[in-house]
Amino acid sequence: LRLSSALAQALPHGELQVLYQPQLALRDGRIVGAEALLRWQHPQLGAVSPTDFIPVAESSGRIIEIGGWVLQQALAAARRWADVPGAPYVAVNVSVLQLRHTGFVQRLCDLANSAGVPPQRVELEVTESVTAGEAEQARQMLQPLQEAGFPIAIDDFGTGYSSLTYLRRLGFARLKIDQAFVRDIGRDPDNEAIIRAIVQLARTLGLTTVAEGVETIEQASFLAREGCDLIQGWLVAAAMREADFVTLLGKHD
Ligand code: G
Ligand code: G
Ligand code: MN
Ligand code: NA
Repeated sequence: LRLSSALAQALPHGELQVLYQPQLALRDGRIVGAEALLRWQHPQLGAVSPTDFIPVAESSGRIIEIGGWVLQQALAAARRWADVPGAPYVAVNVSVLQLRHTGFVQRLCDLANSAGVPPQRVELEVTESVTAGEAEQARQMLQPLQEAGFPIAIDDFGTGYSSLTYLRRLGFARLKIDQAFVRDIGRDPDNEAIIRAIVQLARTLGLTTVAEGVETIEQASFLAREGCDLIQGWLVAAAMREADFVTLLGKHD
């Protein structure tokens, strides 16, 4: 069974689902938003990880349709969250292929508009691959989205090859510290020095920071001490169905 042909049926067969993983502010312990994470449950293949099927969706071009569906789901969720305390934002992973696709900005604006969600509450997570080429190309991709009001986060920061000057020039709102760094807190002093430097750099450039993959109190304490703004990870909660996220918000208030 080829992944690409199975993936062609995933949307029509209702095999895709969007889960939401909370992000918590270290300052006051409040849940401020959630990252939308795509899941695929195939009848024969079982649960297929996005790290396996997103590259297939990208190489087959199907990412446009699937990514559009994820955005639609996430915007509908964010619309419902407008009525819960704190009105959390939704953060959505977008492929660079989506960003490059003609009419993406307009379609996203139309989607947000018809869902009744202000762009400020829809964060777009892009990976460092966006900054791989010419800075000018990346700027042309991101600027219209920023002008439309969508905050942009740089995902998995520190694992790729972003030049630090890009961070400043591209106007990111947020920087996500990759879980590879978080994992080694308390074990590797060099790694802690790297996190410290990333948080300082982000602050200097006016970006807020989110640490990913936070699993322990020790990791959270270290991150709080270093001035990291938000955490995401199993310590707070794993990715969950939207209804469970809404329940969690109610409990937290
Ligand atoms: O949730 P999990 O750790 O299995 O996700 C693995 C990877 O898949 C993450 O890097 C995440 O950014 C990516 N991913 C999850 N959902 C989406 C999505 O809707 N679109 C894209 N492009 N990537 C996603
Ligand atoms: O967008 P990104 O590729 O960074 O997605 C984060 C990935 O990490 C998701 O696949 C998610 O399921 C996973 N994840 C989320 N929280 C934790 C955690 O606390 N520990 C570990 N090991 N993985 C996590
Ligand atoms: Mn992400
Ligand atoms: Na990430």
